[in-house]
Amino acid sequence: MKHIILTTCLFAFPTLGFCADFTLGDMVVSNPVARPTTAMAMAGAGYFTVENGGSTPDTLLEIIADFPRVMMHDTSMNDGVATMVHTGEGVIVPAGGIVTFAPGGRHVMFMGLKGDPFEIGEEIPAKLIFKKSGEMEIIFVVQDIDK
Ligand SMILES: [Cu+2]
Repeated sequence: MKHIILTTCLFAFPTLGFCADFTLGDMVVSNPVARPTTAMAMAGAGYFTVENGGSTPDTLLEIIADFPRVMMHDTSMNDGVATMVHTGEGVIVPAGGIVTFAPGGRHVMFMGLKGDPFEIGEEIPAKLIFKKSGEMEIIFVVQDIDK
């Protein structure tokens, strides 16, 4: 499975040659990135991939970072309009499965930036809380991910 993650990273970030992995037990988080924000933005978005190499499912319950509020959102389309929905009970990572947080889909919202925008190169420490595996410390790197 490892080479699939690497291939995904290289595909998504061909010019950077950079792909951070974080591991906790059976869980592997790849490529946590956040999108730069405008100066007045109140919220920023983050993305990553999590793979469960184990034989039992786990649930990503919440994400903690140094902001007034951090939420996991899904994007759903209603009559051609994208709306964000809070993933209430957490996100299940199936045994042997991969869950992707990516632009246009599931994402992390860092809320309450209050005039301190995300700038390219900035690092945002965060903790992923898994039901079974526990706490995993990761770092989101702010990158111009639209390229
Ligand atoms: Cu959102």
